[in-house]
Amino acid sequence: MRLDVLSIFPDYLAPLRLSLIGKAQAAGTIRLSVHDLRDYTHDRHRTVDDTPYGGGAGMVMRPEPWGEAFDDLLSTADGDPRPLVIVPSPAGIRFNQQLARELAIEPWLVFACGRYEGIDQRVFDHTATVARVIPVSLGDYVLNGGEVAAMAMIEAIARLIPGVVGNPESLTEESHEDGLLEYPVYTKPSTWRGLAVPEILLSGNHAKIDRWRRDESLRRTARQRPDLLQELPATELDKADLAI
Ligand code: 6GU
Repeated sequence: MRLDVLSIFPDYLAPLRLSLIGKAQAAGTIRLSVHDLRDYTHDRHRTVDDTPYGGGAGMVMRPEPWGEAFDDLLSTADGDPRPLVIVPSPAGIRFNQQLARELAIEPWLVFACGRYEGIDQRVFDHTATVARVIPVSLGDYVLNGGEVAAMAMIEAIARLIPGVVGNPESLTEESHEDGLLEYPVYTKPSTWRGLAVPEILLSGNHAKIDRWRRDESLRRTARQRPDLLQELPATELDKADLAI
């Protein structure tokens, strides 16, 4: 997968060099480039923002550097399919595991990280004529800019690409993969500070362990995220689930 990030703070994305995502870049599974939006300015102060038309607080990102940056990126497409442009924004559609799975099969993602009060709307209107553009939000809270959100999304997406996470089974055993939260996990020692690991996990009875884990997932989801249980299609529940 090709990944490009546009930002006025390219250093914010530096942690993506670490750990599994860093290894995936070294292995060529993902090709990540971070671009400095200020490289597309032409004035001495490398200005990227200005006051909003209509008045109001804060500053808006000017369209020209974004336009040139997109022109430059798209000119490198040579035969590649068009990219999907993701604009991190609290005003976007909600990011979740389902969207991460859909994005993980795209050949080329571009993350356009805005700052201040946002990017001049015409950038998106224009870019939408040459690429698909979707605003995406991590949740109902406000970050200072799109960088941290882009990083979170890139990690969630990249780990779903085959070969990025060593043991593919660890992907299916996680929270949200089956629409439920993950069951609690334990390791050695079997007793720690007077607290014992649940007996059943030491029993070696895998059918019973699977049932116990499923029940714990259901209980945890009901307690912590009742909204997820509401969304779960009835076909995702088995007879024993309905008993708890
Ligand atoms: Cl994706 N971007 C910004 N700037 N703030 C956010 C967000 C994204 N998601 C939640 N808050």
